[in-house]
Amino acid sequence: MGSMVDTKAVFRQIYGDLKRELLQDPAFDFTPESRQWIDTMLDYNVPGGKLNRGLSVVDSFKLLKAGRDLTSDELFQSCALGWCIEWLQAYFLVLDDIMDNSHTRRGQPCWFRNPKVGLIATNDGIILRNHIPRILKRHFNDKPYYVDLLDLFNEVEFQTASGQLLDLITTHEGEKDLSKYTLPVYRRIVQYKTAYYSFYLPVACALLMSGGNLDNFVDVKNILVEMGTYFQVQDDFLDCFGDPEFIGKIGTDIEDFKCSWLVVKALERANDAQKTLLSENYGKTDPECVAKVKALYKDLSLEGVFADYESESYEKLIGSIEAQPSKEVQEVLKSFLHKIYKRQK
Ligand code: GPP
Ligand code: MG
Ligand code: MG
Ligand code: MG
Repeated sequence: MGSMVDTKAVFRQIYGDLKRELLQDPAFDFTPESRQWIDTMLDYNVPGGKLNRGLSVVDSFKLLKAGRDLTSDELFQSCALGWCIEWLQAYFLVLDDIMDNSHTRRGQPCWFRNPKVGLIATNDGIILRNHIPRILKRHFNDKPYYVDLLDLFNEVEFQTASGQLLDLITTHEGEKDLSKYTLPVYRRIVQYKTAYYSFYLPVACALLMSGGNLDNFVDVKNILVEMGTYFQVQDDFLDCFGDPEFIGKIGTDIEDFKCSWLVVKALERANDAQKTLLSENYGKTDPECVAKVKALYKDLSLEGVFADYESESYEKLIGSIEAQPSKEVQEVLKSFLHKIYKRQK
């Protein structure tokens, strides 16, 4: 059956509905130019990704309903919540690309790289962020879980910005010191900058829609944070070893002196000479330095180390998922895991 395809088609269609509402928002007296700007900015930044996070709200909600059909309102609402997460992601990425000095995203120049955009992108980020409570107010303000939803988005945004802070200050220019790049430091950064908004948030949205109290799902949260950590390790691996054509972005982690999983693993395995090579070449924009770091990663067989990490994480996650008392919750977690296991982009 084409139910996956159908969900995605319905989901995409609802993007158009939400955009139309935002472009008619009575709280702002749009000029034709400002309306056109937002229209273009949304199309450029919101719908062009894999949509995994957004679709996971719908898929999770369906699984929590345990086979009972969704009403058309429930389908619309779960899609609208999914899009709120895609809006959040768009907001983060527009700003992250400025902070990371990136070039491409989703197969096109980063938004701020467009000559007509530049630092207007920072304000676009703020607008993207402000669209979320507007969508929530329009479609959820009569729901018993409305306050919980607002609180959830606020908490997760705070966690993500705090993780981004760690990512940025750990990388500080001028005091390049690789000795601080350890696995616990790494795990802390990625738990906050990626795992909460990418993994916990979609499932938490679905739980709230099904009438759940999030305080009762601490184990589920911990599993999702672990899954999000695994996802960011993949992101770091693909930054160096992925095909830019396929992943839609050109890696900048080596140039940016990032506390990437790869450099943490390289430091764990390097001898003194290799450590010196790393500290002389990591964090430089010179392509020759970048090439030397990549060659060292190959010498240290990091591709194999990653493959082992990937299967170990998978086994561990499946183990914790199967220890969950609820079959429906198990299905939600497994379906999320299977979307990302061995992903190439
Ligand atoms: C991913 O890091 C983390 C984010 C996109 C969160 C950004 C948070 C903000 C508050 C702006 P990354 O830089 O590795 O992602 P990518 O590889 O996609 O650039
Ligand atoms: Mg970043
Ligand atoms: Mg980035
Ligand atoms: Mg990355």
